[in-house]
Amino acid sequence: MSDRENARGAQTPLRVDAVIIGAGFAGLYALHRMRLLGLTAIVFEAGRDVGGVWYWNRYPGARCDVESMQYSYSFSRELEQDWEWSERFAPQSEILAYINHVAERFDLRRDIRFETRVASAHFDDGPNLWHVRTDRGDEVDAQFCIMATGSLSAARVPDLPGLETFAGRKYHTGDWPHEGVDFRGRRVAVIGTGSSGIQAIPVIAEAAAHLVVFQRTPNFVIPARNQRLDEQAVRFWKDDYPTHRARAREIGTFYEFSDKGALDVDDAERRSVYERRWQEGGVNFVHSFKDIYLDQRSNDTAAEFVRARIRDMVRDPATAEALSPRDHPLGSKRICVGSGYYETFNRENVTLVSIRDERIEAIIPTGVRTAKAEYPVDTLVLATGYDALTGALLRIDIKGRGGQALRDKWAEGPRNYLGLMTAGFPNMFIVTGPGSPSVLVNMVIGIEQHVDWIADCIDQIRRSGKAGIEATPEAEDHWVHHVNDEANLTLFPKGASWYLGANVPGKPRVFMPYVGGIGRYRKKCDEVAASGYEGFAMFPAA
Ligand code: N01
Repeated sequence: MSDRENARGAQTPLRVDAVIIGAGFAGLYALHRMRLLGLTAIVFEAGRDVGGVWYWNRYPGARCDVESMQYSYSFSRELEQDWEWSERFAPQSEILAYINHVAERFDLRRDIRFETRVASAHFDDGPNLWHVRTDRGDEVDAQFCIMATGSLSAARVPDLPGLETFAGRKYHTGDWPHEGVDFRGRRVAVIGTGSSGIQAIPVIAEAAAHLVVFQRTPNFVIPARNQRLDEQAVRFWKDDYPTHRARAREIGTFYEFSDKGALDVDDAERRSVYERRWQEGGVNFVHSFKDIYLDQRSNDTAAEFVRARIRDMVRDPATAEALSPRDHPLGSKRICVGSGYYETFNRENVTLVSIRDERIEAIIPTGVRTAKAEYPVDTLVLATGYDALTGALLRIDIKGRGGQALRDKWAEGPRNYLGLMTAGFPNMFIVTGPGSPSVLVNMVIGIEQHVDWIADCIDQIRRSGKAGIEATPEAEDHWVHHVNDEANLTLFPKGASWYLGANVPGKPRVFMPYVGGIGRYRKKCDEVAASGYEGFAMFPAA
């Protein structure tokens, strides 16, 4: 009997060493590492194929804003030499092709069950096993459960009155049709101006008959200045990947970090620093000075520089002002990197509607009705983001020791130790979840660090003959405080962002990622492992 038949039809659940949930960057690498340890593993993936966010996010203009030479796995010397990126910032299709290549190269698909969503994962104290059930009837028992569910994978459709009555076509950027969408001749509305919206808007505007952009919060958008990758940049990385990767493990993404504060220099120097970085493009702009995330006055200088560029680029002063962020420090909501975003609002066929001034009252069959007007629309694009960091986990019915539900445990916000494990849920590991640097660093680096740590930990458990490991409540309390304290030293909590859960009505407002930096965080994780897993308890078989 095949694994599949066994998992789906047999009386006895399939028994594996590890269940991995999700087949994106994290799940694929976790599977590879489990195999290297000689463990049996099965991956469940809701999509029809590998890729995670890069499988679902096929909206026009989707690309990564970490440079392609850095946004890739580092675990295989041959892979990093063989793969060829074509652009400075890789488009979604190329990243997905890369992930497919990895799946084939390491023969990963044979242990992945596609189009299968995990419904529940319950820990059984008796045999110390996770019992996992899927929406297709699979039942699997596993010693370890690895949550590679993604930080930005639970797409969020807002509760807009009348949305279900809309007679045209509607799409969410995070769940885009594989066959693509033809916007030619269509009257389109985009709701949302985060990273996804600002990438999609210029591309949709070029095709659509008319585009209305509904903006709740204007964002800071830095030009990407994307281009073909030049040979010099490729050689820089490929000639010495090991050295550069080692550095990336300490700093995250390669940016040009400054040792000066924004107010340590005079106006002319500050302006020239901003101007140069603006011309170079990308997230590097936010690292112009060392205190942009720390000091409101310094941050104001960067924010004002961007607002001045918006005024330069957007011809209509009222539209320029409406596009100018004034309610949050630059970077406190995820900085956006775009191509031709502000210039798009100079087009005759594009209208900006600030829903702060003109509230959306209802979606009607023929379009969008605001407090001031009706906008006829036949295609609606929801670029409204995600229930970030906790959403994908909490959509699964997860129960730990004594039947405790994760949803109950995290009702006031996520609690865990090092972002890796939550007390009372033994042998359940979370990859790049809340409490870890996660979305604040190059995700691939964060994923490899977590998966390596988890694989080493599992190896230790098995070698020591123990049945498992769990975080202690004390260590968890301490870590939750530390994550909060670190965030409160920065300007991050001042933005009503998804980092804080502010985009989801009723979600607890807790700053979720760890802002202390990947290098410091890695050191802490390594020290904990070297000390025999201080703050964790290993337990024997029952
Ligand atoms: O989602 P978002 P996203 N009515 O939450 C608005 C990564 N990413 O998919 O700001 C009206 O940022 C909401 O308004 P507000 C990246 O980490 C990376 O764009 O909450 N509007 C906001 O404008 C990114 O940060 C890349 O006031 C509503 C927008 O919808 C993360 O994914 C590319 C609304 C949502 O923005 C998420 O980005 C794409 C409502 N009821 C994504 N509800 C790159 O690598 C929400 N909004 C470049």
